[in-house]
Amino acid sequence: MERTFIAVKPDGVQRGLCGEIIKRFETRGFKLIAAKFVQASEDHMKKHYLDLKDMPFYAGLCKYMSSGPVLAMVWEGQSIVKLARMMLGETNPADSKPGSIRGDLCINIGRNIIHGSDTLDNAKREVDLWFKAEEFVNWTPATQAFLYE
Ligand code: IDP
Ligand code: MG
Repeated sequence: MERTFIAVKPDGVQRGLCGEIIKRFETRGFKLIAAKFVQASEDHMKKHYLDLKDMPFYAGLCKYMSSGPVLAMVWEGQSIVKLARMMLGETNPADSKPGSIRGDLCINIGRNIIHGSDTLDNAKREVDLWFKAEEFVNWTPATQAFLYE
């Protein structure tokens, strides 16, 4: 089983899309194992987006991401890193297909409502950055036996 880090960004929270986003991961069959509603510091966001530090939008992105609350979550499931990225759509909502979260729910690249780890290595790094070991819940969904062969 893989784990990935998903966050509803401040614009997604303000637009009341937390429930819709959780619903998509739940109904796909993924398992929520950690969640918290927090306002991150700008320093925290700079660490989170460190690989983008040379991009012109880095400073504005980190400032925006720390400007309001985010819903930070860790979801678990088979191949979840790749599948979650497919569920998100493209970075630019304008390139995202209908049916994807960004393709259905937002318009602008700087306000694309959701973050999802792009690789297994980044997922591990982001999960460790946002969550402590004691924040994970160990549980077995009643649906487990019907989701996996
Ligand atoms: P991702 O969120 O799809 O993984 P990244 O390339 O990792 O996309 O970029 C992180 C975030 O930075 C994007 O989700 C988006 O909010 C923002 N971003 C990326 N490219 C641009 C841009 O060209 N202009 C403004 N914001 C951008
Ligand atoms: Mg990314």
